[in-house]
Amino acid sequence: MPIKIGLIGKTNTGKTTFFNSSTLSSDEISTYPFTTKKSSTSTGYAITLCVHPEFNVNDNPNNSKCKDGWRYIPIELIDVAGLVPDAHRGRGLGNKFLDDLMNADAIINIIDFSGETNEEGEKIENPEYDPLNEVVFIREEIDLWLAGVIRRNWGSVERFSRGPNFNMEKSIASVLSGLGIKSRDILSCLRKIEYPPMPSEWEDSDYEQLARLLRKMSKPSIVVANKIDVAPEENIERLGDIGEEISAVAAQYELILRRGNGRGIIRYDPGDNTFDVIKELTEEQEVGLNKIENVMKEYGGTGVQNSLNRAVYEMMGMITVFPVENESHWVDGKGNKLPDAYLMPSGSTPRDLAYEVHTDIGEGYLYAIDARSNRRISEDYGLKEGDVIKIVSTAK
Ligand SMILES: Nc1nc2c(ncn2[C@@H]2O[C@H](COP(=O)(O)OP(=O)(O)OP(=O)(O)O)[C@@H](O)[C@H]2O)c(=O)[nH]1
Ligand SMILES: [Mg+2]
Repeated sequence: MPIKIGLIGKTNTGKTTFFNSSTLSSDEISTYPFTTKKSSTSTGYAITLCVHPEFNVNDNPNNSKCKDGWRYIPIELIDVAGLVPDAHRGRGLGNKFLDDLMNADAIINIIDFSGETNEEGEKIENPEYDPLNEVVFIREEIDLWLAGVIRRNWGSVERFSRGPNFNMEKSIASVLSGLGIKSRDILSCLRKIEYPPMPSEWEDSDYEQLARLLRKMSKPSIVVANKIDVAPEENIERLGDIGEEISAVAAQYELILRRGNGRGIIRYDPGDNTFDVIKELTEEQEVGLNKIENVMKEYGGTGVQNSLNRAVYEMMGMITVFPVENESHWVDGKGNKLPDAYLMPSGSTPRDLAYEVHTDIGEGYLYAIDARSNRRISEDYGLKEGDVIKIVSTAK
């Protein structure tokens, strides 16, 4: 199953523009708040260096794509409706869309760095407004929504408490894991906080405390400052002000570049810090592309693909592993060279990879071979970025 990343933020920050540019979709974009009313899902990519040049072969990718030495591994992006303060109570488009986030493995929080729209996503003329506040209010909305989800399901925990051998941690984990939160994360949060021993004694502050930790653990997030092309200097100076890295992004430019590439006007690949013009341009196109080129020079690109890669590789701590069925020719059963690339949490073992390939392969796992050294690797070996691994299993 591909990694799922939810794009969230205040309304009108450019979430759909970011989504369309990353997935080449054509969902509606407009200057009005709440353009997106239903969440939408499509495929984007995490992009990493492919290993085929090192192995000196041409590859035949199957679950991913390879272009100019870069491997594109599919990830799922979810574009959700915009949030306003008190969305968890039903303001704006309400909280239904937050339920769509339940499935997300991670979150990209897109803020509007132009400073031209307020918390409600409305145009403001004289911006006193601080876009960094959005980071705080969006997280608060998610926490309060998650606290509400826990509260709504608390009746089941209370019922468990009336049964024999009641175990608070296990009961909460069993109720919340049904909502898509991993039991491991729930247990680890519960061990970090103090809370009333009986479910009937829990108050709002207890639900909120648990929700806050759960959000941090189960929905890691990065912040993306969009509309950097029109952001005032005083906003740009504040990129480092919240003690976490914020990516500077111009999603609109990425969309223009990706479409221009599709139409054969320019040559541009996601993540590039520049582009080549390959067709004669109209004057208007030339002016537009010059603007884009200047912003790309300043920020090293449009920031869209870098944000996706940062979310997957830095924030989620994923690595890319290439399983093969033959350690000498790096092929699958059909002779395809280096066919698959899997995103795995760093620290995963060869057995984890076996399970990722197929449950049967995992269950029949015997040992694994590193295709670079042709040596057996130990069971507790921590897989590394770019490892090419043959799994030996009783299952075929
Ligand atoms: N200057 C500039 N404008 C942008 C950029 N990205 C998006 N916009 C504009 O911001 C406005 C809102 O974009 P959308 O993508 O619809 O924003 P959204 O966050 O999906 O909005 P809702 O679905 O209504 O919550 C549109 O007018 C976009 O053209 C950018 O990088 N730079
Ligand atoms: Mg939208």
